Amino acid sequence: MVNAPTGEARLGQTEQVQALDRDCTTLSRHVLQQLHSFSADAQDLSALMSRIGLAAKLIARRLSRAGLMEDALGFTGAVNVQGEIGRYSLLYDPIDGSSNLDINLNVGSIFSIRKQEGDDEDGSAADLLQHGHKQIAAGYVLYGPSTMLVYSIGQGVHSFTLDPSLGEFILSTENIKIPDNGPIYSVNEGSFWQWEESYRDYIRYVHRNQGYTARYGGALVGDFHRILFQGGVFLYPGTVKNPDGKLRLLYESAPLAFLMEQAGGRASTGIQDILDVVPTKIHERTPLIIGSKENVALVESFIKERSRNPITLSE
Ligand code: P6P
Repeated sequence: MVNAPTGEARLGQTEQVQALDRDCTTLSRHVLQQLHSFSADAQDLSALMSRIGLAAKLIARRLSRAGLMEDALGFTGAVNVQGEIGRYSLLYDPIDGSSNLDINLNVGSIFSIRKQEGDDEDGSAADLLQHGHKQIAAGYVLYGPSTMLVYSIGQGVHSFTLDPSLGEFILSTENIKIPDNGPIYSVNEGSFWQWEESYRDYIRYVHRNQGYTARYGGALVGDFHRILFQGGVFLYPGTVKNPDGKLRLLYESAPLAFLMEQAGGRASTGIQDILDVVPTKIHERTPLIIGSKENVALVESFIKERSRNPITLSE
């Protein structure tokens, strides 16, 4: 480190090269580095990730002008679809949390990539009705003050930040690891009256014990992103209205569960790991408890306790 006359510290030669190299790690380059291969499969996956990156750039550009464009608010777009590209099936939620757009708050896209199995002649995409361990890649895009793309192909979780001046996603954090425990619990407490008693027991616990803080943005990707980086737990329990919960397994919970396990966390329905769930239909919903290992285990402990002692204890 050289102390410049102005008193500003300057990077030495080695740090400059490393900084330059790091600044030039684009998404497609990183995917090929991760795959350690230029096989047809690797090229396909890299090309697919590049297309996801392009879609994210186009959405980010449109959202940046949402307040100025006709019908851009409450952005709907094609909702929760899946498409086949070559050998892969891409499942995605293009704009999750779209109601946040009307108040200029963050929204996100979520994607999951699976190997296409069979020829899907009847178009039922039946090969998608398999557990989440079948995913070969997953990620999300967070449209916030900056646009970030976070992905994994099973070798750690990595984040990229869109540099609008370059029109490229540039590597920002490699091998993200969630703390084993964190202070945040993220849930819509307005649904407290609709939950099973076990979730109410958990909320009463965090209300009565020091060290917890509530954060809920109403858009899954933003709430998930906060917990991935700061630790804690996000939960969307089953409710009277949606006994299986509101969130969709194949293109919301399973891709985020894939990422969370890659980052050293956990994702559960309360009864079983999200990645073990085998859906019976494409748009299946599940309850979701996702985040730091210890925080997820604490929520599950209240569910287990209630299953052993179902009587409603006096509050
Ligand atoms: P609630 C947005 O509509 C969404 O699908 C997720 O992004 C978000 O976590 C959840 O629903 C919010 O649901 O019932 O709390 O408004």
